[in-house]
Amino acid sequence: MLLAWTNIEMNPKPETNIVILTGAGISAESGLPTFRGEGGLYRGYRAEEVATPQAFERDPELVHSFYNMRRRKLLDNIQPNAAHQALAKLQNSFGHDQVTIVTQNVDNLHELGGATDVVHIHGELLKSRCTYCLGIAECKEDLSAETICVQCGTAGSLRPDIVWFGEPPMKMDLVQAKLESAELFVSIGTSGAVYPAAEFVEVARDVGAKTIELNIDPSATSNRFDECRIGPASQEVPKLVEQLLN
Ligand code: BV8
Repeated sequence: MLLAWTNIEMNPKPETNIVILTGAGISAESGLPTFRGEGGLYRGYRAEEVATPQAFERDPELVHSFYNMRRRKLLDNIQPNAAHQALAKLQNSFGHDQVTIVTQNVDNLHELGGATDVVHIHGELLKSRCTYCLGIAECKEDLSAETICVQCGTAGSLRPDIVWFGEPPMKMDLVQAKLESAELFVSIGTSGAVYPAAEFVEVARDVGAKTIELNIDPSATSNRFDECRIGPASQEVPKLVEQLLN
C-alpha cells in the first residue's frame, strides 16, 4: 500500500502545495550543534537559563554570551549542506509559491543554500531587535548590555531577534494558511519537542496532506507521519527531492 502511495504521490501535480518544516538536524552536518542531542546546545545551559525573556531580564550578559557564541560560530565559515541545497532546488523547480520552507532554525543556511522566502518562526541569529524603538537590524557582531541601537541611539536596548520560550512564534498566520492548503508536509531534522511547531503535522493531517518525516532518529512525533525515513538529512533530503522532481 505504502509503495503504491509513494509512487503515485511522489509525482505530485505541478500545482501541489508543499510545506517543509526544518529543525536543528538539517544544519547538524554543516557543523552547527543541535539542542537536545549529544553535545547539544543546551548542554550545560538549561533552556530556561538562556532562551526566555525572564532570563534576559535577570542576566542579559549571560543570554548575550549564549547568542554571541552561536553567532560567531555561524559566521566562522559554516556552509549549507546538500540538504539545504536540495530544498532550494525543489523551490526553484516547483516555483517558490508552491514550496514553503518553515524553519525553527535561526541560522541563515537555507538562504545561503539558495532558498528564498524562508519563514523563520523562531527568529534569526543575524538580526537584532531594539526593545526601545523595536527597530530590526542586521547583526554580525557581539551584542552586550551596553550596545547602542543605531536607529534610536539607546544604549543597552538591543536583544537578539529570536523567539524565546513563552514568546509567540513569528509569522504564524502565514504558516497556518500554508499548512491548510498543503498537499505534502515534510518535517526534517526536528525532535518534535517544541510547540507549536510540533503540532504542524496535525494541521497537515487534518486537511488530508501526505506527511513524511526525515530524521536520523525517530522523533517525539514520528507516529503522526504517514512515512518516516531514517538517515542523515544530507542523504535523505536530496533523495526525496529527486523523487518529487522525477
Ligand atoms: C509559544 C530559541 C505561546 C531560538 C527556541 C503547547 C502549545 C504551545 C506552546 C507550548 C505547548 N507546550 C509547551 C509550550 C511552551 C513552549 C514549548 O514548546 N516548550 C517545550 C520545551 C515543551 N513553546 C513556546 O514557548 C513557544 N512559544 O508557544 O508561545 C504564546 C502565544 C501567544 C502569545 C504569547 C505566547 C516558543 C518556542 C520557541 C522557543 N525558542 N529557541 C534559539 O535559541 O535557537 S526553541 C529551540 O528548539 C530552537 O528554536 C530549535 O529550533 C527548537 C526545536 O528544536 P529542534 O530544532 O527540533 O532541535 P533538537 O536538538 O531538539 O532536535 C534535533 C533533531 O535533529 C533530533 O530529532 C535529531 O534526531 C535530528 N538530527 C540530528 N542530526 C541529524 C538529524 N536529522 C537528520 N540529519 C542529521 N544529520
